[in-house]
Formats: sequence, C-alpha cells, structure tokens
Amino acid sequence: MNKQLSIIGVPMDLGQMRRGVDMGPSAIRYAGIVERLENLKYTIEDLGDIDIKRPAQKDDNKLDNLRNLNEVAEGNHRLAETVDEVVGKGDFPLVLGGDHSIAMGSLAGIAKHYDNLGVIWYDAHGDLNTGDSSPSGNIHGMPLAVSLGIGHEKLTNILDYQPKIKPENIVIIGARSLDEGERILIKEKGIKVYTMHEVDRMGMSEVVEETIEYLKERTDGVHLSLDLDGLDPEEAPGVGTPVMGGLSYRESHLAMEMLFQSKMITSAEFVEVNPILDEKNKTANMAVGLMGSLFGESLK
Ligand code: Z70
Ligand code: MN
Ligand code: MN
Ligand code: MN
Repeated sequence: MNKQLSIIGVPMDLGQMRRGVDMGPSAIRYAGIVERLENLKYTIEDLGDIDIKRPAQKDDNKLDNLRNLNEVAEGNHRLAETVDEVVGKGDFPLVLGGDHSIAMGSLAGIAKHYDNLGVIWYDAHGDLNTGDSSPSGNIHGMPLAVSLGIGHEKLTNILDYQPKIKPENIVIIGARSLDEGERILIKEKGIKVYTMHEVDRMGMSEVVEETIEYLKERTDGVHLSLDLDGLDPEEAPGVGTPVMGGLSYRESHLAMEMLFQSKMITSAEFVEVNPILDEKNKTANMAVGLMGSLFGESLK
C-alpha cells in the first residue's frame, strides 16, 4: 500500500436532510484516525476540511428535484481539485465525510488519473438516482449515477469530463434499499451487486474474493466508497438513513482485511458518520476501526 496518505475532511450535509453529518470529519479525527494510521507507519498529511458554503435559504432551494444543487456542486468541485492534486503528487487520498454526495468530487479528482478506475460501493443504498427518479431530491442518493455521467450537468461535469467511471467497473456490496429507478439502471448497465441476500448466502469472504477477482481483471486502480449505513444500525447508529438487516462489524472487518491483502485499493472515503445521531461516537470509532484494517492492522 502507498505509505503517503493525505486526509481530506468534507463537512458536507447539504446532500440530505439531517443536520450533523457535517461534523463527521471532526468525529473521525477525534476517534483517533491520525494516530491509528501513524502506528502503521504511514506518513500522514491532514489537509484539513474543504470549504462548504451554505445556501442562504435552504428550504426553497430544490430546483429540478435536486436540493442545494449549486452548493453541492461547488463544494464537490473544490474537493475534486484537492483530490486531483493529492493523486497527482502520488499520495493516497483518504476522504472523510460528510454525506455521500461527496463521492462525486472524490471520483472526479481520482478517475482522471486512471483508464479504468474500479469502485467498491459499500452501502445499504445504490445511490443511483437522478433528479427524475429520486423519491427525496437528496443528492446523496445520486453520486454513483452522476459518476456514470447520468444526471444534472452541473454534477456530471465536475472537472469538465465525463463519465468518471464505467458501469462494469463497479461492485456494490450490502445493498438492501434500492428504488425503482435504481433497479432499472442496475439491470440496464449490468452493474455487479451483492445485496444482503448474496452476502447471507455466500458469506462475506466469498463476496470479497469474487469482487477482488472481478476488479483485478478490468481495473488499474480501485476506490473504496464506504457508507457507514452499509453496516447494521444496531452497531453503527450514527447515520442519517438507517436500514435494518445490515452488514456486521465482523463482516466489514473481514472485508477490509481482505482488501488490504489484495493490495488493490488506491483511494478511499468513509461517509455518512453523523455524531449527533450517534451513541458516544460509536460509529466514528467503528469507521476508524475499519480504516485500521483497510490499512493493514492485524493480530499477527
Ligand atoms: C434514497 C434516496 C441514501 C444514503 C440514503 C436514499 C439514498 N435511495 N443514500 N443514504 N447514503 O433518497 O435517493
Ligand atoms: Mn489540479
Ligand atoms: Mn450512500
Ligand atoms: Mn447509504
């Protein structure tokens, strides 16, 4: 694994309705991410937080069923430029959210450095909506579609190129809440999805093994986008959109350890930690534990 890490916080909460997720980066830093990774002999540069400008009148700001479109697009543009620089100088970008809309900016900055960037989307949701298909108008339910070049121009064209990724280079793990439009897109584009059904039938070990094999053949880098709501809300309660029946801490740990061993992960983001909805920073601690494993902690 690349031993030079750049940490980028993104205090973004405009992609959804629950306030507090903008404090995710603080909660994760407070849970000790820097020390944890320094112990694994990484050199860490904490670049601080991206500036996210709040809209003057949030409630009226929902043109085309895209809540806070301009502010989300601008914040993601700034994130994309920073991530672009980090990857350009050869560092591993570790992005801390913030709601999942920030994946648009991360992927915009990362994908231009690869011909075939792979993406592992670890999430209860598909985040494959557009303004037309979204039941909520929340942009955090759209970043994967946007990265495929599907959605509003202000989002799909961040850093002036699109699409960022190809559908056959995506693997979704942990899905258990997919809207109608998302299911259609998954079928139409042939996106590989391991829902909770497959995780239960095959076991996480087999799911990750297949994922690694699948991506190894077709990608030249892999971004891990991990939404903490992929985990079960009993274990990770500090998220805005909890969905029952999720992935366990143990399964997720195993997944992170296997991904470390695969040596294929070239960038990562951990999103949707909301300390206001959490119990004693449990979810941020869990995120830090998972990052520990992703970056090589082990008992032997
Ligand atoms: C729903 C929507 C979503 C994250 C919830 C929910 C999307 N599909 N994404 N939490 N991270 O509103 O589009
Ligand atoms: Mn640049
Ligand atoms: Mn998500
Ligand atoms: Mn989610």
